[in-house]
Amino acid sequence: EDGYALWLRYAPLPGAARAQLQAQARTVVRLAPASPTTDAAMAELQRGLAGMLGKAPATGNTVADGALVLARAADLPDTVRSSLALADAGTEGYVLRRTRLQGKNVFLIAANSDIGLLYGSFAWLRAAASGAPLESASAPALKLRVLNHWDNPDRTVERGYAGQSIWDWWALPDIVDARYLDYARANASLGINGTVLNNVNAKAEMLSPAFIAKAAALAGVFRPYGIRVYLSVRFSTPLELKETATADPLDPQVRAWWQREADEIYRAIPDFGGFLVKANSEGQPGPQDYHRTHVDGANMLAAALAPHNGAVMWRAFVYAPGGTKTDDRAKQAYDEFKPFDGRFAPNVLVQVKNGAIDFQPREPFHPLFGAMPRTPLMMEFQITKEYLGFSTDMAYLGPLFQETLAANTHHGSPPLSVADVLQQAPGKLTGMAGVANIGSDRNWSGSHFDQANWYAFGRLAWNPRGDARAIADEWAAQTFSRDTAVRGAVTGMMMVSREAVVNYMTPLGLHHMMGTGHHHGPAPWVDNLERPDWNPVYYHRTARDGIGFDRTATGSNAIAQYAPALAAQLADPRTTPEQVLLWFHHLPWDYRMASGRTLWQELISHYDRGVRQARDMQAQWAALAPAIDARRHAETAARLQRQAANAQLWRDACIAYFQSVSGLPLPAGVAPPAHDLDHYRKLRFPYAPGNG
Ligand code: BDP
Repeated sequence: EDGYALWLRYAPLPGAARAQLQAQARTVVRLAPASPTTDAAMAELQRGLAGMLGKAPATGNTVADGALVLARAADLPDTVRSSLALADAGTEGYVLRRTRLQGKNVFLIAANSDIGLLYGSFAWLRAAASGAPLESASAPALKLRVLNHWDNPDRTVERGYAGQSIWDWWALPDIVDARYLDYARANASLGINGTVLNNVNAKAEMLSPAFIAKAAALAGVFRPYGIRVYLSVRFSTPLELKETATADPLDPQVRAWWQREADEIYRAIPDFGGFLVKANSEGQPGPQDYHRTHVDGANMLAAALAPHNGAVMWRAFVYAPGGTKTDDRAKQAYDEFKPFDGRFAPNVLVQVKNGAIDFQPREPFHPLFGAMPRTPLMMEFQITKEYLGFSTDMAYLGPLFQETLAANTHHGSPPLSVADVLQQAPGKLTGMAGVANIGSDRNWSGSHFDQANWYAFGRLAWNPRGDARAIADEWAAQTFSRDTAVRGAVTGMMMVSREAVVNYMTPLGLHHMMGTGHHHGPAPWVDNLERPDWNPVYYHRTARDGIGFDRTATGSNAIAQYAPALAAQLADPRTTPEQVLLWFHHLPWDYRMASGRTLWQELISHYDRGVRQARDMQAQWAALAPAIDARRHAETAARLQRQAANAQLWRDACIAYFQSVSGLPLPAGVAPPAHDLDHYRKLRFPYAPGNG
């Protein structure tokens, strides 16, 4: 067990479960016509059953008692078809049902399309492997369920902590790594149906014929699995390739260039998904360089892609100097994008990060959700843990994703959750993106537990109302053990892990306190970077009188970007959830918290709790040694040990810093930091991974 198999291990089932499953799949029968996609479904069922039962059942096309049958609506007699409510399955969903067919008792995997059959096959195998009921029906709530790889053509990965890029760009298109197929299987098992191959900080060369050929080779591997390929594009590509004299989106030559480019891409990749664009953000070129707007830029690309049914995913992550100047970086995306509501072409989605700053351990949901009812908004989560301890610290992100998706925007009546906003986007397109944590490491994600974040993203992109705990349990059962006690213990650790990270890094709504550049480790003292809003001190505002960023009317008034009912709640610290208190308020150190403790005491108790939680996870994992295979157990134990040390470092450095500013004594019984502040300020982390 080295983790390569991911959650698709198909481990042998214990005796009773094996006999039960055997009875549901004596043979595997395909009534649907052969196609690359139904071939993939048949192969996966064979593989899964061989693993779980010890022997692959025979395949064929004769229906017999105990057969597991793959059939599209069109392959079924009316009576069976009408009993299945297949209309609800749509073009990608499935129905898994025991039924009688041709006078025999069978288990039916039914769908309206080949890809529905593949998704249904994976769902059936997941249920079998995790011990869930085999009968179910499901259809995805969102259309585009997409991974964003921040992979560079030189195989480095921006914010990647799992080795190099899995795309061996140099070897492609002639040499096609077998791993690409396993990547496709893993994604299809979750319903992920798109992949943006390259970094949002894109290189112009990505659109050269050589790279399009490489992308086409990958698209060929992914196609049977329902996965479309997308590319991140650099807005100034035609100018940089010296094919136009400008990149102005209203210039006819520029428009014609993009049109030709799109036509060329579609000749090589007929089902190409479209473009992802980071423009006028962090130094990337964009339409504002020509005094044009995000709408001008996005709609130009949309016009080039529209004849081919391609989409533009235009990112709202902006805080460029050229953009609207505000006193609070958290306000900038809203200020720039909200005025454009309803003006983007129908094949444009605006891709919005979950929070208004930048993938912090905890952020309130982004105020754009619900504020642009005439524009399709797409969620962008970060699966790779840039700000949550890389791939060394365990932090299961299911609760983070769920917290954002379930948040009440207070827009609409009845009020919409963020998930509702995604799902009810106007027009045809809806979607969710996750910044991938996949690399060339044998276990794909750098650590075994980081696989769960890829998994949770995929499951929630399919169903944004999914439950993080149930997803963790299902993952743990497939990845480690079906045993109730073992999966329960694993799930328990996972469900605490993200909150532990919040506690030891940035509790109570603090944010952006990490080291410069590499973003590893604590550095709340940093105050000398080029832009004020790159400095941690800009965000936590620690002072003699208190701590926190005043985003109420007396401060930046960022709360006014939320719906009035929510803004009213956030205006008062008493009605602001404590977990985001210091995101919205600057409060005195002696402010009384709900617990009765002062803010100073409460803050410190969170750091202490984080350290305890990290140590507890270590102990819980140690106790699981007899139940987990040796290699994965040891690899995880080493990481948990390092996490406990990292938690201690964050706790000690932050407390030393806060104390140096507040001048307050430590509450009774609290251990002083191991070193003085100077020690922490001098720590350096050269060659920390992920800087790209
Ligand atoms: C930040 C990352 C940076 C990305 C940027 C983005 O540090 O590497 O380029 O997000 O999302 O969090 O564009």
